[in-house]
Amino acid sequence: MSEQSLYPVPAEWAKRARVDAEGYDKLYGRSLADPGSFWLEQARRLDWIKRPEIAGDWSFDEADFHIQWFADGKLNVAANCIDRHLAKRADQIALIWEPDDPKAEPRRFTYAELHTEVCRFANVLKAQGVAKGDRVTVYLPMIPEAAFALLACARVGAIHSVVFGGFSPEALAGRITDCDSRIVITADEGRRGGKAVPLKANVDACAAHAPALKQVIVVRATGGAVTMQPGRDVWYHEAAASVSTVCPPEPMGAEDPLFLLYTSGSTGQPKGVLHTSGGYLLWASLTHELAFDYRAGDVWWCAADIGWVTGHSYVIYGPLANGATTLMYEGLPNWPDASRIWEVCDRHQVHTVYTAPTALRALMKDGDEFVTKTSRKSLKLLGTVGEPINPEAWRWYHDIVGEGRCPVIDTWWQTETGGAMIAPLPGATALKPGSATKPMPGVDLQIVDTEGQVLTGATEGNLVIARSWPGQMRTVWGDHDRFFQTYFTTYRGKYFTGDGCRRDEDGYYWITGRVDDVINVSGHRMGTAEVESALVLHPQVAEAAVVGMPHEIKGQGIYAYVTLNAGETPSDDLRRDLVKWVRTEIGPIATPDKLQFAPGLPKTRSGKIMRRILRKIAEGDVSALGDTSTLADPAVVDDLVANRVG
Ligand code: 6R9
Repeated sequence: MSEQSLYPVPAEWAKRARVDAEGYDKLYGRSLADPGSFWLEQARRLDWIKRPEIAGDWSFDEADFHIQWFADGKLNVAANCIDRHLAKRADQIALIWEPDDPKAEPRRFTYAELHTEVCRFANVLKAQGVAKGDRVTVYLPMIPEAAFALLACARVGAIHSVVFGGFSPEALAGRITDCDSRIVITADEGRRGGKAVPLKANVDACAAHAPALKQVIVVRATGGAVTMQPGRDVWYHEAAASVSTVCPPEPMGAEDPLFLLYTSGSTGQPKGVLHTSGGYLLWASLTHELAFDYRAGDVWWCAADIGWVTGHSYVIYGPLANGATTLMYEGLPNWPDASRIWEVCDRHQVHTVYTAPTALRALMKDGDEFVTKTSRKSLKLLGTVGEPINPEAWRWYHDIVGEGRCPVIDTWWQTETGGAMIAPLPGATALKPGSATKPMPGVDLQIVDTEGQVLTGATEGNLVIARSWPGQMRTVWGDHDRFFQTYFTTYRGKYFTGDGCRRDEDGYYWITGRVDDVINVSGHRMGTAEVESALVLHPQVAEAAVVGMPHEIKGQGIYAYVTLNAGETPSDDLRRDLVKWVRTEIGPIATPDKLQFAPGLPKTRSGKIMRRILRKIAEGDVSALGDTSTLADPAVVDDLVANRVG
C-alpha cells in the first residue's frame, strides 16, 4: 500500500469525535469478549417499556438454529423514534422534505408535528382494521407520508413491507401475495426528475394477480387523475379527517416483527427479509451514531429511497431514534442538473450526505463545475453505500465535493444485516479509498476459502460472520428453512454474506463484490435467476442465462443470453421487445443492458450452465475462457464469442 492512499484521521476529528482510535479498539474488543454485558449496556440507548435482561440468545447450528436478541424486553419502535424526544425536542425539526421540483416549497415537521401526523396515520390504519401483526404493503414515493406510514405501522404493531415505486405491477403483486398483505398504501402518482410515476394505476393493474389485496389507501401527492374503486379504495386525506390524533403506542416484544423487505438472492424469487423490533432499532441507531458521529442539531441526509433497506435504516429509523433532523428528498441527485444534490445540501445546511457510488460516478462524469459552483460549507462528513466504491470516485468525493475536509464513510452492509457492519469511525479510523475499513462493534468477520477453512492475516476469500449481532434478519417470511439453507449451509455454523473480500496487512477489509449469482446494478441487488425467469415467460423464448458485466456508471450491468424456441428468428425488433418485456415484468432496474441471441448455451454434460464462460464473454475477456473441454458441446462457445454484443 502506498503512503498516499492512507488518509489519517484529521486532528480535529480525533479530538472532537465520540470514539477515537484507542476507543475503537476497546469498544470492539469488549463487544466480542463480553457480549452479554456489552449489549445490555448498549440496549440502554433505547427507551424500553420493559428493559431486557438477556442480550443475544442464538445458535447458527442446524440442530438448535435460532436467533433472538433482548427477547424479554418490550418497547415500541415509533415511541422510540418520536415520543421519547418530545420532552426535549418537541420543537426541533425531525423531518425536512425536499420536493422533486426545485422551485416548490420544502416542508418541515417538528417532532411534535411528526407525533401528530404519525398518530393520525396510525388511527387511519386502525380504522381500516389493521391490527398488530398484519402485513401492510407500502408503495409510496419519497413524500412525508411515507415516513408517517412506516412509523404508523410500527406504532400499531403492523409489519410494513415497502415495495420500491420503480417495481412493476407484477413484482408488486408477487410481494403482496407472498406475505398475504390485505392492504396497500399508495399515492396517486410519484414524481421523480419531473416525470410522473403512475403508482395508483400500477396497484390497479396488480390487483388481478394479488387476490389477497382488499383495501387501498391512496395519498394525494400530485393531484393526478386516478380511478377509485368503491369499497376497496379510500383517500388518505378523507379517512384522516375523521380520526383522532391520539394513539397510544402498542407495547411490542423485542422479537415482534417490525418490517419485511423483499430482496433478491441467487435463486428463485425475491425473499421477504424479516427484521424485528428491539435488535434492529438498536443496530440502526448505534451504527448511525458511531459511523457518522451523529451530534444533536446536525442535519442528516441519506439520499436512498425508502424502497431499499438504506432508506429504512438511515432515512427513518436510525436518525429518528437518535433525535436527528433527517432530510427526505423526493427526486434524483442529478435533476434538473448535476448540481442539485449539492444545492440541496446548501439549501438545508446538510452536515452529512450519504449516497451510492453509482450516483457519484454519474455526477463526476458531468464535470466538477456543477459541484464547485455550490458552497457545501455545511458538510462535515460524506457517506457511501451499496457497492464497492472505486478509488477514483472516492477521491473525487473526498477532494472535490468535500474539499479534502470531510472524511468519507464507506459503509458495507446488506438488507439482511439491518445496518452498517463494516465502516470507519471518523475520529478513529484512517481511511483508504475503496475500503470500508473495519468492523463495527460485535461484528465478528472471517474470511474463509471455498472449503470453509478460516484464512488469517492478509488474505482473500469469502466473507462470513461468525456470530449473531442484534440487527441480523430473523427469517425469510414464510420459509424459515430457506433462511437457514440460504445463509448458514455454505459454511456450517456461520452466516455467509455472498460477498468476496480481501483483508490487507493493516486488517482493513476490501469487498470485492458478490460471489453468487446476484448482480449489483447501481447499488441495487438483482438476482440473475429473477431476470432469467422473466425472460423465459416470453412466448418466443426457450432458455435464458443472465450474468453481470462491468458498467462505467452502474457498477454492473445486465448481460442476457437468450435461446429462442425452434422456428423463431432473432431480430432487432425482438431484442427490443424482450428488453421491454423484462422492464414490464420486474421494473426498469432489471433492464438488460445487452441481449445476445444464442442458439445454444455452454453446458456441462450434466446440463449445468457454465456461467464463468458467459461472464468472461460478457466482459469481453474472450482470450481467457479457461477449460471448455468439459462442455457437452464446446462449439457453442465459438458462436457466443463471434456474436458477442459489444
Ligand atoms: C445496504 C445495501 C447488499 C450488497 C452487499 C454487497 C454490496 C453494499 C457496500 C457493498 C462494497 C460497500 N454492498 N455496500 N459492497 N462496499 N460499501 O446495499 O443492501 O441492497 O441488500 O445490498 O451490496 O455486495 O452484499 P443490499
